[in-house]
Amino acid sequence: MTRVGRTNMQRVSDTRCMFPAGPVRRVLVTGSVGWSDRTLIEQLLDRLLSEAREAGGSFRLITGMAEGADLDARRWAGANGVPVLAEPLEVGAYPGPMHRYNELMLTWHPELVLAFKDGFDDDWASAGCVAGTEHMCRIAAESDIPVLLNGQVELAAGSIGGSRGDPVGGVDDIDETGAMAETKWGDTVVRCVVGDITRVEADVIVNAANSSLLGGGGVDGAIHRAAGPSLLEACRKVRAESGECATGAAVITAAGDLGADWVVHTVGPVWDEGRSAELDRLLAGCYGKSMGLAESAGAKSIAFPNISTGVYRYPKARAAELAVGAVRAAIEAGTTLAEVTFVCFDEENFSLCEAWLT
Ligand code: AR6
Repeated sequence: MTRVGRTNMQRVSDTRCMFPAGPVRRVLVTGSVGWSDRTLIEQLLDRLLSEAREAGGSFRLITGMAEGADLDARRWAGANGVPVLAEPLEVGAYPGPMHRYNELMLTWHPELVLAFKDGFDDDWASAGCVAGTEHMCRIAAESDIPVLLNGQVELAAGSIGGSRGDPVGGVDDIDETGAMAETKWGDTVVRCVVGDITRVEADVIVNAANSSLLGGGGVDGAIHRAAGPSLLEACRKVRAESGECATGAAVITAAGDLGADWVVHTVGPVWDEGRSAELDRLLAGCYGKSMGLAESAGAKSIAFPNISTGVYRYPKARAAELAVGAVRAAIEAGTTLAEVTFVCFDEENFSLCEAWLT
């Protein structure tokens, strides 16, 4: 699969590509390169550097690993007096590439990503670079950060865009139909809407996180972008105190710049048909535990995304039934929450959710 369904991604084989308008001040290099691509990366960096210097501004390189394209770019930076943001991690060092890549994107805010892969590198997948580079491209796509990538990087638009498929879904693509369905169980109003969870009014917003708690793409990326760096700081603190968040578990933090008071970060399961019964329990647990944390914090309202239905590939119909069932069970067991909202990013999830509410 070599589809690239987003205009901010451009394949490059030489330096005649379109660069972003205006000088780029922070460029992130990722991947693994053969000799010809190494030369191309250096040529691209030369050009970016000279444009930045002509404009009289600073130029910074962002890389995360002590290997591959990152290392080549670091050597180039050393030879050209360019400062490098982020210390390099040795391959296999903790935290692994995925966590590292989340952190690089969220901490250093690159204005351009160069994503390369050497087709002869058999060790590529084991080093986590394929997944890491794809992952960063996904975050870049959703943040509208331009990406230049070589022909070896295999990007399936579906995997970049999560459940939204091709083209890559970003916050701008939300279907703002204003659709809404509402019901009341006991004293609690339960509704589902189509929209962006970062713009919904609720005391608690639930994030479909990963166990690193250090951010990612999809709804996780949107929440971190809207909340600002203090959310990542709060997550780092939780990690330092209690370690990673297990699948099915949840933690609560302050909500940074979001309108909400708290964010609950919960980790949904990655779909695997062979373990469906176990995973169903974990997914239902995400909803129940998130409501428990919200209640203990004194919240009156909570908003959920459709956890696990994006990159984690849970069948949407199954996830909707579990989500609504888990919320109903928690309400029937007694809740102090007055409002529960399911915020669906697409019409399909909305109709599935709506069917279980009415
Ligand atoms: N508002 C509401 N829902 C959204 C938004 C938004 N702004 N953006 C996406 N969705 P996903 P997962 C929907 O992939 O499957 C992250 O990288 C999306 O359409 O965000 O639980 C984490 O760091 C889908 O229906 O979460 C993890 O690594 C739903 O949110 C991993 O993804 C969940 O899609 C978690 O995967």
